[in-house]
Amino acid sequence: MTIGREEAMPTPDMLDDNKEHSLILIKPDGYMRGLTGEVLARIERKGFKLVGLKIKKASVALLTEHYVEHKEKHFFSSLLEYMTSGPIVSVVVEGDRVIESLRTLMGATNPVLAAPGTIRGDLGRDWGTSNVENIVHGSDSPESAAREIALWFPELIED
Ligand code: IDP
Ligand code: MG
Repeated sequence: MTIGREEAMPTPDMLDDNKEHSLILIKPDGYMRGLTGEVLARIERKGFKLVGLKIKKASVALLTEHYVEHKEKHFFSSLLEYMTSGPIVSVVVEGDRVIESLRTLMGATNPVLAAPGTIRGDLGRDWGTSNVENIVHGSDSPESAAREIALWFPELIED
């Protein structure tokens, strides 16, 4: 698929406030299984633009902030263990209704239940662990996206 000239322009140093953004993470299972290219390709083929991209092992402090809504859940410590088990690819994606579109593209949280055709449905499964290993994270609302992008890509946000 080809994208328009405007979309193919170099990425800006700062995110454009007038455009919608989502924070995507390729989680350690996705990275270690070599699925980074597959996931990014699906996002690009859908028509969205990647405007931020890095690979790093995330700290417990960053992940605790990222998953603050789940801090009291029974699975929180195993979630941290899963998310620190290897590098994470963090990505900022831009485009109209990108947040909702990428949630649809990702599929349901549990890869056993996620529909075929989705990232989690096509590429994920139960590996017999207590974690729900589901390859990707995607922001679930504009508020979450703004909060998460500020955590993972503070350099792209204007003070
Ligand atoms: P989401 O990633 O689809 O938004 P959330 O409910 O926000 O799903 O949960 C965050 C992450 O926590 C999930 O992606 C999954 O990795 C993990 N998780 C969610 N529910 C469970 C559970 O019941 N047991 C273990 N891990 C879970
Ligand atoms: Mg969530």
